[in-house]
Amino acid sequence: MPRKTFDIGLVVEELSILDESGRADAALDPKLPEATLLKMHRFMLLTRKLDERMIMMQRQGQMGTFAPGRGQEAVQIGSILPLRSEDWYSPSYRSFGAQLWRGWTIDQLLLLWAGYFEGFGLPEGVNDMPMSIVIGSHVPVAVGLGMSINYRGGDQVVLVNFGDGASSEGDVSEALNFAAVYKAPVIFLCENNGYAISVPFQKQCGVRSLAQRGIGFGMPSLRVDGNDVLAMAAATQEAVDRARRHEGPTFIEAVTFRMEMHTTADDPKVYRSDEEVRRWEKKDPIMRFETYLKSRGLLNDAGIDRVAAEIEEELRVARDRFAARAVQRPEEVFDFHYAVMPEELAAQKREYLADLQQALAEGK
Ligand SMILES: Cc1ncc(C[n+]2csc(CCOP(=O)(O)OP(=O)(O)O)c2C)c(N)n1
Repeated sequence: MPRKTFDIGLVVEELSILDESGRADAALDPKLPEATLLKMHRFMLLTRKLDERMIMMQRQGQMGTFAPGRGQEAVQIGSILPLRSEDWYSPSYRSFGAQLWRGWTIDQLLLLWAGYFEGFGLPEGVNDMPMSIVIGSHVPVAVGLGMSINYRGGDQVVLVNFGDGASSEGDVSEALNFAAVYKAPVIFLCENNGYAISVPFQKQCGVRSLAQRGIGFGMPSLRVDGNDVLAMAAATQEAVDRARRHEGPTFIEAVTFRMEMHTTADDPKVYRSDEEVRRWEKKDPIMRFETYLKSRGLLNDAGIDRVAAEIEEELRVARDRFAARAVQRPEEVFDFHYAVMPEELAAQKREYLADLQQALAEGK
């Protein structure tokens, strides 16, 4: 028998609707309602400005370590748009934009990232999961949710987002396989932002596109310009529709770039060049979307300034409310571990508080 080829259909579709200067491909434009487009713009700007504000607060010692998302606003807002409130959203830790859209308040996110338990309560009326810090661990759980939706005969879908680094975790491969086999209504959104902390994509993946991962497990997969909010919205809508029709999961590789440090505890200058960052600045998702909105006559410079000023004011007021609430409560280190605190831990807590009182009395 001669050697033959076996066609596994390995073709990755690539979707981009806005070009780098913000001009839309008219045939692909999802033609979203004007009010929706303006809301998307506001949330993208809010996401960026919240990020900037939180970095300043972190530098002033008012905020804990957190993962900024500048540059990834289009992935966030474009992908969350097609979700209904009863759908499930399982976020990574770099998902402020989508969380704000789902109803998380600014106050809550500030408290959460400053370490106050009040920030962890989930918003009412949406099916959101807590974000995952343990890389990739939330992805199998999201598939479990999808399988349970099928079991109950529902038509909700699950959106789960994770990074390029997470895609190398065994958990994610297992999750993809289960989802494909059980036709779970899950949208796997892999935000390929170029780096897993200091490790560039090329050094941790043998594939040219992460969309190959989805294809490898037998699900429709595509590669999307993650700095193009219209492409993100269109691609996710298609995947959501497929999942709702009970046709199973989709894998979306959103190609984007993390413009800031990995977290506020990181210095990216050590492992990447300014030149690389400058190249991505030209593809800024907000700038491109604003050009599009202006070309459609939906927004002008004065309108953008007005939205920006409203957001700044909203953030200033939220920061003041946060400052009034963010009173350190060191005794909480001992709380929340047990429903009923064991005596051994209670004794440690008493001892710690007594030491603290003494240190304060001595002015230490
Ligand atoms: C299981 C696990 N291993 C390692 C870490 C430490 N860690 C935190 S973020 C990160 C990189 C994740 O990169 P990626 O998935 O690309 O997401 P990004 O941070 O770029 O959004 C690592 C290794 C962790 N939190 N969990």
